[in-house]
Amino acid sequence: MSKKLPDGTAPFSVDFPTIRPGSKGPEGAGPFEEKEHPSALLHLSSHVQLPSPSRRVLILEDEPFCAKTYAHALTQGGFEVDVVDNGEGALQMLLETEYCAVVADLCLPGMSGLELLRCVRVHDLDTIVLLVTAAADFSSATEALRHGASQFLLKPLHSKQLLGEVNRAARLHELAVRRRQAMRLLAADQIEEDTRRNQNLLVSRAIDSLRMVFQPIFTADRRLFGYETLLRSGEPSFKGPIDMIEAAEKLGRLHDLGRACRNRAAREFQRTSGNELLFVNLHALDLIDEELLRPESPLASIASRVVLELTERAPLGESDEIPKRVARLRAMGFRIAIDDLGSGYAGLNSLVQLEPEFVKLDMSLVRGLHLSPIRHRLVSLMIDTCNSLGIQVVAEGVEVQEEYNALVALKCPLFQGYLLGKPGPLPDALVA
Ligand code: G
Ligand code: MN
Repeated sequence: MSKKLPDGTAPFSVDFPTIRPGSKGPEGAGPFEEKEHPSALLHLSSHVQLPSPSRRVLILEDEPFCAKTYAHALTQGGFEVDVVDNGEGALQMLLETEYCAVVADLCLPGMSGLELLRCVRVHDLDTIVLLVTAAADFSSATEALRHGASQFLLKPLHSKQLLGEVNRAARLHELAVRRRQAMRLLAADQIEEDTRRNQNLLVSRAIDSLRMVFQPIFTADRRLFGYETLLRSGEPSFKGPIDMIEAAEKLGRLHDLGRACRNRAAREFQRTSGNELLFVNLHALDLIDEELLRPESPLASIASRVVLELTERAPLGESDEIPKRVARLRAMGFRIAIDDLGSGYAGLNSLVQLEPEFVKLDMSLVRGLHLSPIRHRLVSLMIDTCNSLGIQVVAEGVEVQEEYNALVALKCPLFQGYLLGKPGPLPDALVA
């Protein structure tokens, strides 16, 4: 970025102001490289719609003939033009409108061109100012440079020369605006990256500090049948397990979380000696984690006591990849449950596709089923169907005795819910 702009044809040629995005003003950095096309800066975010830079020019000239000639030349050259004849009016216009360039007479009623230049710089760094004068002197040229004037143009000013200078100013203006936009996007990207890094740290901390709790599942005659293991986050930034799973999913860390949960639960459950089963929730994406199929994993070592719960909430997809995976898991000794059946997220497709050993009736069907004939009938049909197919039903979220009684009467074989036991640590008696 060290190449200087070619000098103009004007008697005093002043370097173009450095309008470096993010800098406080035109001072203190090198000039633009005119070669650089503004669109090159936009590759950063081609998906973001950014406003186009202005093609409007403000002419500040108190001699009507000059003003008219300039306006005509610039309009012919494809610019939109506003004309004012005094400094006050110019300031007002500058506050209201975005200009790519201001063509200003150095000597004006009410305000000198230099004063105006200072105002422009305070207000907007990207507007290019071209000062026109009948007699430029060295001190005003230096002063203009200090305030970032783009060019001194001597009167009489020919239309062609004016148009050439304004065209150049418009290109520089566009470059400055685009660069500023790009810098803003970069800054936004940086903030996003920082947030991501923080979130990643939180997810790592949550994974390190996670706890697994166990909620009992009972048979109809109240014998302990097994436990569903559930995630609890030790990281206070996450309100609960769902929050934590969502953060991990967003950051592509779901496999890390899933593995940590399964390993932790398996290690704890390995220490129990009974025949109870361990029900383990799988996220739809966990199913494609190769680690799940590794025979040496802690969970695989107790596969014959493990039921993998696949949720209906996340679509399992139509491809035959899922049944193939499930077949491999079965070959390792795992059994399969369809979780949340009847939660309304999917049809009975997974039941047909996966032929599970267990079905977990969603708690929305269980809730108050003794009070709702439709719900009662629906649950009755589901239990009968599963019983006849040799699929064991677990009723989830059983909270009151009436729900439990109604389910027993409908020949539901297995029960889980606050009525029977809340999630907590494995009981000492069970741990050898
Ligand atoms: O989707 P899944 O069935 O895995 O969800 C189990 C969740 O339900 C756990 O968060 C668990 O704490 C919660 N839970 C377990 N039993 C009950 C219950 O009886 N009532 C309610 N409202 N929630 C329960
Ligand atoms: Mn579950």
